[in-house]
Amino acid sequence: MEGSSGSDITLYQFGLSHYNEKARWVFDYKGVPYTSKPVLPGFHFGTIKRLSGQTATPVVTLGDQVVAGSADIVERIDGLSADRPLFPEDVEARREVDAWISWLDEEIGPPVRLALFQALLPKPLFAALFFTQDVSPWVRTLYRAIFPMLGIVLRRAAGASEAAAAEARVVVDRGLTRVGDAAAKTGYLVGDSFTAADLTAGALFFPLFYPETMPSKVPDRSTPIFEAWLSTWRDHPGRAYIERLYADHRLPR
Ligand SMILES: N[C@@H](CCC(=O)N[C@@H](CS)C(=O)NCC(=O)O)C(=O)O
Repeated sequence: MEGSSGSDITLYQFGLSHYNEKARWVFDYKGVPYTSKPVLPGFHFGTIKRLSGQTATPVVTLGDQVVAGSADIVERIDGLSADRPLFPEDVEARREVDAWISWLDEEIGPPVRLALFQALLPKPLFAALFFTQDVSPWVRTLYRAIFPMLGIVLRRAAGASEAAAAEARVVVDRGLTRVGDAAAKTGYLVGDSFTAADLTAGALFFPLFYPETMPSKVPDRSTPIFEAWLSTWRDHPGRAYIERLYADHRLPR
């Protein structure tokens, strides 16, 4: 992802991560310019810790303020302008949106990542390419060289193993059915318009599909290991909801 200079808002992010996609989506949706600072998994600790006191991305700086955590970033960036609000004013609807976001962040994000890591990280060359879509070729080459070791560390950090990934796929499958069913009537999770709940669902489930309409650079979908992962989810009934969110609401930068 390219950085746009001249903004005093900076997003520190991992390229293809789903929590980071949430942050990119809110900026793009609200039309808020930002400077993108891609950091690489495994090399991010110092920078992110110095900024925010913890190590997870995304982290946003707005002037001298620091916002860590995708949910807080979505709320903060949404609050910068009244245009295209992502949170309903109605108190009950707002509660529903918040409940969806908490569930998706806590129950869906981690198993999606675990299952994806278990599927892709065993092939170091592809995995290195996968994580370095938005960095310079020489950084990619360096990353590729060290990836066999780093891949093991990342998989361990995500708790990945065949047994854990099988369990994670079941949780993800059920979760996707749940959002697909909930959105079946109006096309949205809460009420009849796009909210932060849908944005969160779209972003956290995107790694199952890598929708064609997503604005990020995506590795070649026909690479066998990637195609095998995508084919796991291709016929899931919940797919239509996620693809439609991307087609209708994921504006390019
Ligand atoms: N609850 C956090 C989770 C973010 C998260 O898990 N980020 C991952 C990337 S998908 C990360 O940066 N992991 C590296 C680390 O924690 O050091 C959020 O919503 O932002």
